[in-house]
Amino acid sequence: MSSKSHLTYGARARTHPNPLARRLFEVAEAKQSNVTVSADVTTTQELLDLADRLGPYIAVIKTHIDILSDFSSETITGLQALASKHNFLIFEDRKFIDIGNTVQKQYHGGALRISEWAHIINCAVLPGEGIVQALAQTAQAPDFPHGPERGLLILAEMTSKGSLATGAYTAASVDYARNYPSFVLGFVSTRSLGEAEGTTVAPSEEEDFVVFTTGVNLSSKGDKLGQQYQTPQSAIGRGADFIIAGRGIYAAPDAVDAARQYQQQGWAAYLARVQ
Ligand code: 5BU
Repeated sequence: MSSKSHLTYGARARTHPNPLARRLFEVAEAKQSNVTVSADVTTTQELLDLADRLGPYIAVIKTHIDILSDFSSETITGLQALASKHNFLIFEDRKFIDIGNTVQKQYHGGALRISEWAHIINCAVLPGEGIVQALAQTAQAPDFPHGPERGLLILAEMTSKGSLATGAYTAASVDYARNYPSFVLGFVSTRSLGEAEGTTVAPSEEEDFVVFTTGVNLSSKGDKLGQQYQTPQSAIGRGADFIIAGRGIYAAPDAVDAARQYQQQGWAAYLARVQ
């Protein structure tokens, strides 16, 4: 468990060195929600409709913007308006994984203009530390206006069966995160990672990685394509600060009711952890 995960979101919001992490914790505290909904729908209308209906119960919306069949600037303006209306952050689960020169072009500009609208992005560190450096350089360029509102999660582990993101790979993810504290918020991982074995960079006193855990589902153990689920209680008990649920919410008979349930269970598990 990370050294800060026994603290309340409010306490972490007050002391975190990274402005976007502070904002994340403030949103969680204000809305009493640590739920990220993975809105894996395929049209703009479905995405905006979900964002508006679930907005009151979530802290973050996670998108796969490239699965929309009708992406346009209206997708973005709609999503941004709902993010303001309901006070949630936007996480584009693009999983960048290429040389620095290419990821900079995929992140900034291009067809999807991700840097303009996504508060949070993520990357895999298969290419090495340069991918983190390249994304940080773009997000923190002097002429980029959104710098303080942009952050990266390193994909340190995955929930799919047989994932190779383990051991030395996970330890390297922690090392790279420590080298870019003003840009890297933390990890997408199945547990808290501050003490991952094999890390070589020493933690700072202020270190407070934010942990997002995917593969959260209240009623299923997995799918037919290797996804493996855990419950909100289990994820938060292992160190998740934000639980990510997709089909468990948006494919439920009543998505709003499901979002409320994940919110309540996620919050109760968090309160149990900090008490
Ligand atoms: P589900 O419907 O709750 O299974 O959706 C999970 C979402 O989280 C989906 O968007 C995946 O792309 C994403 N995901 C994941 O499931 N496992 C991982 O290790 C990572 C992302 Br990283």
